[in-house]
Amino acid sequence: MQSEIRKELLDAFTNAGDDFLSGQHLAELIGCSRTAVWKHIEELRKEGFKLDAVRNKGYRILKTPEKITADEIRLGLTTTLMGRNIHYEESVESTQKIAHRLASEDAPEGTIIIAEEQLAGRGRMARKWHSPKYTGIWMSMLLRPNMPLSNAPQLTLLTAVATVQAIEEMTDVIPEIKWPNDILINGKKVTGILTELQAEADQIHSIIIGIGINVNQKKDDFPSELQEIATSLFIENKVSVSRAELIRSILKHFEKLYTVYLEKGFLPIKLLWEGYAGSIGKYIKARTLTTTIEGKALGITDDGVLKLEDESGFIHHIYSADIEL
Ligand code: BTX
Repeated sequence: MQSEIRKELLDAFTNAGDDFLSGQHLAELIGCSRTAVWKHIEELRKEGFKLDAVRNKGYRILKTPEKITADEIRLGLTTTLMGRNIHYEESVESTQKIAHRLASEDAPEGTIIIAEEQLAGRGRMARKWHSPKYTGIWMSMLLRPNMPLSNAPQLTLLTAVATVQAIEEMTDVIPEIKWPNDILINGKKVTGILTELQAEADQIHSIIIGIGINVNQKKDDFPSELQEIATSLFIENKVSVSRAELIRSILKHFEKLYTVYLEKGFLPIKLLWEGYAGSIGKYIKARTLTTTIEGKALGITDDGVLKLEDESGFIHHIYSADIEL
């Protein structure tokens, strides 16, 4: 019923072209109250529509939401592997979930899953990832590398480098990487990366890398608990960014680095990563599942493991943790 009203409302706007439609007229046309019309208008705004509302004239649509389509991503895509198979959805619980299903159904390496909105976007350790409609990039990439299971975290670092390179290509901001999986601008989180595996014994079946990027959100678009810790490219760069173009750029940079990685190993990626790392040389707190260690971040090992020197001079090797700067 609700969606029928929405359809009729959109049909009315389609037929009206650039003309205004009054709330009264819409209510009569659709057969509902003016309050109901107003509520639907608000819903459309939330979905990303820009509407003009003028007293005594009514409403008209100025701009439709900037949706991403698979074809828009394909146009201009220069990769041979990444993004050659695109799975696009309007609204999902989590693109990771779909990627896991596609991985079990033998989807090819390089498949990407993109959604306009995630209702249950996930971060690490069962945390939530806020993924509102039409404003960010919520993408999972499916890989099938032939390598030991223990190397999988290196792909998180590689993805962070590719994403920073893409952000630098498309904006004037200077992002930095916070080990292992955050990209920050001016100390606030703009991107999170989540690497998940399907494996048997030591054999990788597939690796699913989820990337969440806040692209065109304004400060108010974040829930209050995130406003002080999260940011978007729009907030930092003051101009909106084409999400499809940014996706293409990430895929391009990722494919280049992934090819180097498969041929030459982690070392060349490590050197690039160090150039973008914000936390190295600083005093940090690393919270692992079992303990918290404070000390100076010395850098990462040739395998991508964080080296942390505590007060006594002991160097801890941290495989997985949350970092506080
Ligand atoms: P994380 O565990 O490092 O970060 C999660 C934490 O980040 C949350 O607890 C919250 O404090 C904060 N946060 C939540 N949403 C946002 C946001 N939009 N911007 C900035 N900070 C936020 C990071 O996990 C890994 C995130 C991966 C997200 C991608 S999106 C595509 C794919 N599908 C999916 O469900 N997850 C991945």
